[in-house]
Amino acid sequence: MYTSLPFNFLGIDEHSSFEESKVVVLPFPYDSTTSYRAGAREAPIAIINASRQVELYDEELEIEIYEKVGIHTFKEIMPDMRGPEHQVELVRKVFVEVMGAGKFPVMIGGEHSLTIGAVRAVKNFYPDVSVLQLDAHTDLRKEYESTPYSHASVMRRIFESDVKIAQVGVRNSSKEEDEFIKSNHIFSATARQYIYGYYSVEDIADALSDNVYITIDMDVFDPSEVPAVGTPEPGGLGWYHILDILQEVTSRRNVVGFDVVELAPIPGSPASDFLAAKLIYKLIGYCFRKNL
Ligand SMILES: [Mn+2]
Repeated sequence: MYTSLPFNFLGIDEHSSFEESKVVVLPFPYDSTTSYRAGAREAPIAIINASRQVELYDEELEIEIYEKVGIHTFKEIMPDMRGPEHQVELVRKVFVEVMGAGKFPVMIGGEHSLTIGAVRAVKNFYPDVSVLQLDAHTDLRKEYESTPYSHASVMRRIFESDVKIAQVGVRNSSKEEDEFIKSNHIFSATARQYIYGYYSVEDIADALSDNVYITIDMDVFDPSEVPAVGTPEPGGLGWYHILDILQEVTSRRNVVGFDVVELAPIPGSPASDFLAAKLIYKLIGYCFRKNL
């Protein structure tokens, strides 16, 4: 008999129905405002495909987390082509639906502007929510290429909605953004400051409120580890740098959802896709290990 793994996150045919799952994976193949190397729309399929090769047992947590929490994967959510503000609203609605059903949302982008809609929804459920942003860029431009809903403005929109933000991994910021960070006293750790120990993982967790939403722009990683991004920036964090942050934040704060965005797959080069898939499964494990 010939069978194949189901095409869902992790390729699981058990503990993957909507009803029995605490976690819902939301694939958004969208990259309309991307400015450099396009392709983030290809990321959800590439990450889900790679996830089917991820080992279900986590050797660090010593558990098969999926069978404890259940992980359901939505079909790809097709973009709203009327424009970026409609797309943001679509994301918000999907998040409200999923969180309203008591589920934990995990969004796979797609470009970073999607996060605006996600945080708008999360703030309804958790008014004190803060956002941990792992990113090479500050994404604090007032607007970019004539839209306020650009990937380059995502954190500015979020900050304006009265949400505290903390960013780590920065190594490219405009003058305008740098001034905005200083005048608003935003916690913004450059990649170098974190790697060289100027900021610790404790400092990062301290900068956040009790309920936290995490957004991971894949360009936070060193491009030698993750070359498949729209805007590769030299330097950057490694796999263990990121895991240390996530471990600390999830153990001290209540993480209520997260996203992984801006992967732009390179055909024939699966390492970045696989890292993203493993990162998602690892972070699900970190978020839920306390409550098992
Ligand atoms: Mn970004």
